[in-house]
Parts: sequence; structure tokens; C-alpha cells
Amino acid sequence: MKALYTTMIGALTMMATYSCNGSSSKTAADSDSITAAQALRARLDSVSASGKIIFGHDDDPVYGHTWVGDEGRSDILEIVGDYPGVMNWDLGGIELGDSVNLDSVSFERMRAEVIAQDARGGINAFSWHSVNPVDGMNSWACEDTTIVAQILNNPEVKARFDEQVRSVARFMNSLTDTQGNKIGVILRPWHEHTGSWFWWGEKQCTVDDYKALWAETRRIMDEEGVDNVLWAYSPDRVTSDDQYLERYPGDEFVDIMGADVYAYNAEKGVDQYRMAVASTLGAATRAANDRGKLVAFTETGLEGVTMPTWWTEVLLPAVKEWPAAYVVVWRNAHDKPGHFFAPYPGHESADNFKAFHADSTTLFARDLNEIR
Ligand code: BMA
Repeated sequence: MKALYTTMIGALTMMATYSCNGSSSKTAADSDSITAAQALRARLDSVSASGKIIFGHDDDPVYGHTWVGDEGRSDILEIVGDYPGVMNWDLGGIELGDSVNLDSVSFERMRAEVIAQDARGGINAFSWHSVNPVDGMNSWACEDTTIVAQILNNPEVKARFDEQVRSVARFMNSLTDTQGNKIGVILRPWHEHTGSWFWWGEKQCTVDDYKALWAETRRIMDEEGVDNVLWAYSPDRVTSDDQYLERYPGDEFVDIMGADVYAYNAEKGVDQYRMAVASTLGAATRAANDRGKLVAFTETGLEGVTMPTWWTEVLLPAVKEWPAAYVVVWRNAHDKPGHFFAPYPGHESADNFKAFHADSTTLFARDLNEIR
């Protein structure tokens, strides 16, 4: 029943998008009848239906492999002449009231770039490497296996968690375009929970507590009136559909079935990567099809892109085999020389990335501007 309802809403919002596209320049998000989240859902549905995939990059316009803080730059733009279609941003640090995130990106600049990305037709997604509300240690401090249980059962911790989530809600609610319309975005909390490297990981909380963490997050966000968010669920690599769905919080909380799968090693790891993509993105696809949800390859990449043909020989075939609405590669750090997942001008995979961009399957910001 739920799946049918969701599909109908998707179809209705798609009709609204198309009717708005006809004679006026109004976008679906301008319509009073649907939320910015529903309008974004309709756009992503039409991308999925076309069999194409949007390319995305984390922190794309705020720093690159050799620069930081410049305006109007992007390693991707400097190679292919266009911005990625999806930009991922990380909210880690917003829960502390900090003005910059955990990677020193200012939230003011982030908001400005979200607005700019939306204006050029692109899409924005968010992850959240939050500190824990027990002792304020970062996401990766996972020795304490009681954090989630304390959020749910200890009133003082719960109150601190509540305020952390509200700080995210305020940021989401502040994302408006120049006409004052809310911008539809994707939020992907409590990600990679099938691993055990974050305080919300598999060994750090029970199945029920993980699901309750999601429910509590949604309850608070709904209470704050956040209606411009599509919610993505994104396990790290899994080996079965059961494992993919073991901690799934429920159809009422999730819009996008995601998958985070990294390649570990260019020489020996390609086959293993293909298998991990097949099992994890495959599980996401089957789960999404059963429920009328979207599919996204929410994080991937080969650190240092150590294989010059990685784009057309590994990533492109993978996304053609497992179609998703978008694929995001992680950041090009400016202060950690080997920590990059997209090419930059002069990198040995840059030409191959041009071929990936030129392939008719991949969509970048300009392509998206044409289909809104
Ligand atoms: C990780 C690394 C870290 C970074 C974090 C949040 O995967 O890139 O350096 O701080 O993501 O962006």
C-alpha cells in the first residue's frame, strides 16, 4: 500500500513538473501544490527512467587537489568545462554551532554554493559526520558502544541529540533560492552503518536502536517543518539483500536506497570492487524496485585514482550494469596529497574522465539544467 502511494505521489509530482515546464519558466518547486522534496523526487525519477546517471563530487567547488577557497573553481570544471550534477556536502560540525565543518568548509560558503548549484540546475546532497552527544568525540570514535542506546534512553543525552538534529533542521530550512523558494536536497544520515567505524555502526548499536535513531531523527526534523529533504539510506558494502535491509528503518523514513562502495586497489581490487558493487547496489536496486524508491550510488571511488582508465573501464560499466539516479565520488582534499577521488588538471586519468563525461549515459550540471 505504502509503495503504491509513494509511486502515485511520484507520478503526480512528475506531471506537475512537466506541466510547469511547458509554457512558463516556473519550476515544479514554485508550485504551491508540491514540496521542494517532491519536485526533486520527480526530477530524479525522470533521470532514472531515462537510464542515465548524474555524476557527483564531494565539496567540489570549495577546494581541489591544489587549491582551497577560490571562487568559481572546481577540479571537474577545469577538466570538462562543466560542474558535477550532484554536489555532496558534509554537515559535520554544525551540531557544535561551529562556523566551519570538519573539513574547514564554512557553512555560509556551503549555503552559497548550494544556492549556486541549484541555480545552475544541479542537485545537492548532504552527509553528516556528527560528533556524539555523550562526550563530543567525533564520528570515528567508536569504542563506546552505548552512544545510540544513551541517545534513546538517557534524557540528558537525548536532549543534546535533539539540539544537534535541530541544528541540521535549521540549516536545511535555510536553503532557499533567490525567489525565496526552498531548495530540495538529499540528506543521508547515519551512513555506512553496516561497517563498524562510526558510533552508529553495526557493532556499536543494536538493530532496533539503529532503526529508532532514524525514527527519532525524522521525528525532530518533521517537528521543525523540514519538507525539502529526500532521505537516503546508505549501507556500506554488503554481501546479501538481507544484510542490506537488516537495519532498514522503514518505508516511511526513506526515499532513496543508496550504497557506499569504494574500490581499494587498482591492480588487485577491480574484480572485488565489481562484485561488491553487484551485491550492494544490486541489493539497493531490488529493495528500491520492491518499494517504489529511488536508487543512488551514494559514495564510491578509488583513492588517488591510481588506474588511468578507471572512469570508462570500471565506474562506467558498473553504473551501466546497475543504473542509479546518481553516483558521487568523494573529495579532492587540498591538504592530504593522496586523498582524492576525482581527477584534477594534469592527473593521469583526466583524459579518461573526459571520455566518461562525453558518454551519453552521464549527466553533469548543464545536462540537468536542460531537463528541469
Ligand atoms: C572522510 C575523509 C576525511 C573527512 C571526512 C568528512 O572520508 O575524507 O578526511 O574529514 O570524510 O568529509
